[in-house]
Amino acid sequence: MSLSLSDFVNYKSIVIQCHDNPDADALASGFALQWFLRRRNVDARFVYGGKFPISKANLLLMSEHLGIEAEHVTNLDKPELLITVDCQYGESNVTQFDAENVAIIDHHQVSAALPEMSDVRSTYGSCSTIIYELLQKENVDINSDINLSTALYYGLMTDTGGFAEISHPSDRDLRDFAHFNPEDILLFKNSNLSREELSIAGDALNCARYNGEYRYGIIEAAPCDPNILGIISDMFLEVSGVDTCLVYSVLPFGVKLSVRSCIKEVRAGELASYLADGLGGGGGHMYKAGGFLKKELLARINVPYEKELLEKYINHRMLCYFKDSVIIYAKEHREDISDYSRYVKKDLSVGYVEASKLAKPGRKITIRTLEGDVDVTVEKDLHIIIGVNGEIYPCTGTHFKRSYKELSAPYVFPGEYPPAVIDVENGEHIAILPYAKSCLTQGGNGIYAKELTHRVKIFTSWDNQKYYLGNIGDFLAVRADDTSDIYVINRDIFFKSYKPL
Ligand SMILES: [Mn+2]
Repeated sequence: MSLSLSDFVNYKSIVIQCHDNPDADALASGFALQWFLRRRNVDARFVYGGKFPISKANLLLMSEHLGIEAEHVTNLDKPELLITVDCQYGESNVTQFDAENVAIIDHHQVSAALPEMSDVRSTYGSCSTIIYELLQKENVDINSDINLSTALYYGLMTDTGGFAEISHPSDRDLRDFAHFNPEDILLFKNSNLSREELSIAGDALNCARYNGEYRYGIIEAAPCDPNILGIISDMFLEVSGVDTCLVYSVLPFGVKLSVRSCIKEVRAGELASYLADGLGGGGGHMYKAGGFLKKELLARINVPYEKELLEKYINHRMLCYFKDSVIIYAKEHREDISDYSRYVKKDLSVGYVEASKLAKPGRKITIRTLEGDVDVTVEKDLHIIIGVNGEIYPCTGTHFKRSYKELSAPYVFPGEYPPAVIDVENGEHIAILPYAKSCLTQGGNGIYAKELTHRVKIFTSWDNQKYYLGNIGDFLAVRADDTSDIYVINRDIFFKSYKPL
């Protein structure tokens, strides 16, 4: 399901609603949508329900400086269209108002059936990012109004722990391309915490729990602003004997998580997404990450929403994470392949771009993909391959000639986020796809592979700093012509790319 903002302009009465106890992302999203509709000469109210009007200092400043008019309401005349932003209609933190039609724009996990007009992208760090992309689709440049760009930037910033927990490339785009007002951001940022919240941090630090075997720690903090959790976890990680930590807080509508790690065996973003799997959403990068467990989804797996039982559940999940993963260091590892089967590559049509078309040799570029940013230096014969699921990998000219055959058919991109390149020196954003051509992968000696029945983390022989994760159902593969080369292949990509010999 998807939508366009211009779908809304034909309705006669429109109300935009964000969740109760709005945060900066909710305010920014509603504000931006209202801004767009006004530009199209459609008047829409922006409201929120719940017991309390906004009282946090940073949100009051944000509203005042950027001209955000969110009204706190207890009832509403039935509008022809109600659009909920940063939340889903019918959820427990969204006061329910009657409406003839409902639309939803949100970045949380889906918790119930969605109406026809919905755009929910659970892998995005903020709802502001979705609105930014929807505005782009309408050819609106957010930088044409500094209050708009500042609001969206601040919404993303606060929802991702000051960008530390960003994982989707679209979030990076908003972070990099919004020309915000730095004075406003500095002011909001430094009015973020109340004195009470500072005390919450102090109390929380007194109740740390430790696991000596796996060297991790867990802290529960009383309900507070999510930013407090990041401050606590940053400090917690500095404790000697703590390599990984989780700080969480049980809020009325879900459990907010903050994760940190300082060892290469645990990527914070991967741990956060493990903990939040199917329950909300989690992500980030190597050292810092965040997540959210929705109350509604915890109920669905029969975890009662009570402090002690949540504590037990979270302790258990954290322990499972460490116990369930086998770590393989390919450099020191010899895999017994006696129960493996042999596979060879199918003839597959993939895409490629000659890097020198994007920037001059010698220039540093960042390739922005769904899996993360990849930095490369452009060389004369460097090729960038776009794989079967839109994944990106660099390849030298020699290797390209040996393993791929150029095709004349036009290239069609299969993935969700079209890869782009950023010239590191001037910040220029270059779309890759206009330069992409098709090619065919060519045979090779194939691999030995086996389906995984447990989680593995592999430090491959070509990258011993960052592990590749294999989940149950993915495949562990060993190159037939070099059995020291062991790696994982995603289940979906495996079946698309290989056939039994
Ligand atoms: Mn949000």
